[in-house]
Formats: sequence, C-alpha cells, structure tokens
Amino acid sequence: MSFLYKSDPARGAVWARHFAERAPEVPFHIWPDVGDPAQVRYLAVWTMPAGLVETLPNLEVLFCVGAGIDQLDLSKVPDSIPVVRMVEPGLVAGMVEYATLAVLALHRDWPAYAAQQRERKWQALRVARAQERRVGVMGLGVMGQAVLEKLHGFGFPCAGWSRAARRLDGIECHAGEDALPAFLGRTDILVNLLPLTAETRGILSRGLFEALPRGAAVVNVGRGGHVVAGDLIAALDAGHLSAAILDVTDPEPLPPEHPFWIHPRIVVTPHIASETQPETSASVVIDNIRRHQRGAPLVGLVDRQRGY
Ligand code: NDP
Ligand code: OXD
Repeated sequence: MSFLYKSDPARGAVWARHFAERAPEVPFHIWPDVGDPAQVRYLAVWTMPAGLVETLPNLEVLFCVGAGIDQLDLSKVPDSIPVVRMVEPGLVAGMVEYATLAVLALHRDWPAYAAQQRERKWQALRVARAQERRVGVMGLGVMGQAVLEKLHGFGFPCAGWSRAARRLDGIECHAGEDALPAFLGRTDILVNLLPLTAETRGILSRGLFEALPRGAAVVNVGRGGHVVAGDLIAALDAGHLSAAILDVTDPEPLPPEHPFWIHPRIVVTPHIASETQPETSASVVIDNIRRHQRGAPLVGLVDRQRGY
C-alpha cells in the first residue's frame, strides 16, 4: 500500500515527514517517483495528469490538495473511488485573512484613496460605520461560514446565500435561486465563495450585478469561471459597481493583454487568497486515511453529482 503525491514539492516534503512519523506503513512517493503503480492506494493532486489514473489499478481514494475540485478532470476516475477535497484549518485561516482584508479595504475606500494618491489629491471621504455596510457572502460552506463569523465581529450586517437552507448565529441566511434577488438587494459588499459547478459558472454576470445596490463592490475568491468578464467591466464602467477585488481569473495566469490588469477599479491577485498549509493539511490527510481504513466517513468527501 502506498501514497502518491503530485503537487507542490515543498509541501510534499513536509507531508513525507509526517507520513514517516505517523503512518510509516504507508510508503510516500512524490511524483514523478510513482513506485510500484499497483501499490498506490491513495493519490493526492491539484490537477490530474492525463492517463495517470488508468495506471493505478488499486487506487482507493483520490485527494485534492485544494478546497475546490473543478480543475480536476474526473472523467477517467471510476465513480467507486471517493474524491476528497481539502478541508483544513490553515486553508480556512488564510481565506478569513484575505476576505477580511478585501472587505475592510472596500469598506474604508482603499481603491478610491489609491486613485487619489496617483493624482496627488488630499481629500477625505466620509468614514462610514461598519453598521452601515451590508456584507453578503455567496457560499455558506467551510470558507463562507468562517469568513462571515469574522466579518460579523466587525459589526457589518452580514448575510449569506447557499443552496440548502442554513441557520447561522447573527447571519441573515438566504437559500436557493428564488432568494437570490433579496440577498443581493441588501448587499453592499459581495464576497463570492461558491464552488465552480455547472450551476454556478458565470453567476457573476450582468443580471446579478444589476440586482446589487448602486455603488456595491465585489470580491471574487471562488473561481474565475464564476465571472462574466465583459459584464463586470461594463458594470464598473457604468458606475453601478464601485470596485472589484479578484483573486481568481479565467484563465489563470491572467494573460498580459487582459483588461482586468489595467482597469482602474479592479485589483487582481494571483490566486493567493489562501493556500493549503503543509503541516496542518498533512495531519488532515493522515486522519482521513485512518478514517478510510476503519470505514468511517471522510472529511471533505465530494458529492460528484453536485460537483462540490
Ligand atoms: P464548501 O463545499 O464547503 O461550500 C460550498 C458552498 O457553496 C455551500 O454552502 C453550498 O451550498 C454553496 N453552493 C454550491 N452550489 C450552490 C448553488 N448552486 N447555489 C447556491 N449555493 C451553492 O466549499 P468551501 O467553502 O470549502 O470552498 C468554496 C470555494 O472557495 C471552493 O470551491 C474554491 O472554489 C474556493 N476557494 C478559493 C481559494 C482561493 O485561494 N481563492 C482557496 C480555497 C477555496 P450548501 O451549503 O447548500 O451545500
Ligand atoms: C482552491 C485552493 O481551491 O487553493 O483554490 O484550495
């Protein structure tokens, strides 16, 4: 029985140490050293090299090193093999930091001050209270809930939107497509933390932007495929949206000629909102292997029908 890892080699080295200490009975291989393919029971990847799964006849679990799995081509992965995404505290902590940074920057007019600085313009804008700024988070999963808990602490009126109905302390929860207009209508800063699925692709589009109040701002930390780029630029240029902070784009890397790079109201970061942390994620994966071995439910199990 062995574990094959194909992702960031530095993280792989940390995982190898954890496996040697906590799971020495599971030999750990870092791609392209596969060892004996027939021995590979566990595979961890960010993206799947074409043809790899077909060479692993005894694969039992496919781990994704990230929280989202849309970048994985699962067409060659038999339905019988569980796909497990990353749910680990380091990844959550990073997302809470980034989303908080982005929401506070928008709340405190950072994009406007950056523009003023370029013009050497010394002009104070009114400092709004957090209680006046309504924050809305799309996606009430592991990430969305953690982000809302932190933002609620600043005093922002907070709401969230998910597929199934949820109850969260202090958060106005909306669920399903019918509830989307009401959620958007009360949202000044929108944070997208949805997974990319057939249902959510292109959701950040003209109709959605129009449903937000004039002057609203958008933070996209989900996936680039959620955004219809032309619609976003049009909403910004028309002044309906005031700013957008985009950590994810389609494609990635964002090509040099893409209009997002130079738009005065867009801030782009290169998919760094959060990262799977080597130490904390190694523990989570080993714990999941133990669960699998004793037939217990896996943490982060993906529902392949739903796509997340
Ligand atoms: P989860 O699976 O825990 O949560 C997903 C949430 O989205 C759930 O609340 C789910 O609803 C909701 N949802 C899914 N489909 C729909 C839909 N059609 N309509 C309404 N709500 C929907 O995922 P995580 O919170 O762990 O991660 C979310 C995403 O964040 C990832 O898929 C990834 O794309 C992105 N991410 C980005 C990172 C970055 O660095 N930029 C880092 C990590 C993650 P329900 O509760 O009803 O199931
Ligand atoms: C992601 C991740 O899903 O980095 O984007 O985990």
